[in-house]
Amino acid sequence: MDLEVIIPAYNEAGRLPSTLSYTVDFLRTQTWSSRIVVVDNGSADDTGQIVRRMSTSNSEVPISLIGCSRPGKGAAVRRGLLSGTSTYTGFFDADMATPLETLTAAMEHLARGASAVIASRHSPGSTFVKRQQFSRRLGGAAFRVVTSSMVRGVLDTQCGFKFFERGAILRAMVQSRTSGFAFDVELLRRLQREGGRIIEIPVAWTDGTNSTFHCVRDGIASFVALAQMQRLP
Ligand SMILES: Nc1nc2c(ncn2[C@@H]2O[C@H](COP(=O)(O)OP(=O)(O)O)[C@@H](O)[C@H]2O)c(=O)[nH]1
Ligand SMILES: [Mg+2]
Repeated sequence: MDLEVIIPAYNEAGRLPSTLSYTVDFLRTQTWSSRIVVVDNGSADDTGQIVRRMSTSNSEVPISLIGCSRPGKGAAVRRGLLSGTSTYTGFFDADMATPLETLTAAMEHLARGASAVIASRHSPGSTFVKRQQFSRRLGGAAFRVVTSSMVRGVLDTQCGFKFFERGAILRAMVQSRTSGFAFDVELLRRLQREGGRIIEIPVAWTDGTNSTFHCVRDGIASFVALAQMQRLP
């Protein structure tokens, strides 16, 4: 298998049917082989049933469902990334805020030797089809001030669309601890420290409705996670 796509999903019963069918239709037209792994941790809605109903092991693009006992997007993505064996792996959010076509360019960069290819909302050339609410943008700007010294040369650590060469991400992940929304910073920081090359692709980003991110609760937790990361080896 060339690529495993991880989709972390928490109460995503509403979006997953269209996200999965659109993704399967896209992936089956590519030259590389791929599969989709949805990681659910105890959604209160029908997320699990929907994925099980759509999962098939023998189609061109198999879909599978795994669970994760530790809560948080970071824990779910980590579980998904560690579960596979493909040459390349990565994840995107269930709301498809980043155009899926970005994956074609990402795979080209990875094939040419990049360790990580990440979508960016803050690189020259990026645009917004629909922006986040003001409070998220403000929090995001403050977050980027802190992360700019933590991950060198990367302008947007938080976009929910990242793909990796498996060896590089495994080396970064073995030591990673952040389980919440700030997990990307630790992954990228460790990957860079191991000598990995990160490429940012500017994208046209559309804010998804019904975000699972709670501005106060997850916002504070994300800044606390950054402070804890500063002390990590
Ligand atoms: N498995 C799992 N997925 C999560 C969790 N929290 C968020 N997600 C998923 O992470 C992705 C990004 O969340 P989203 O609500 O779009 O956040 P935003 O884009 O930052 O506003 C979505 O696919 C969510 O379903 C969690 O605790 N567990
Ligand atoms: Mg989103």
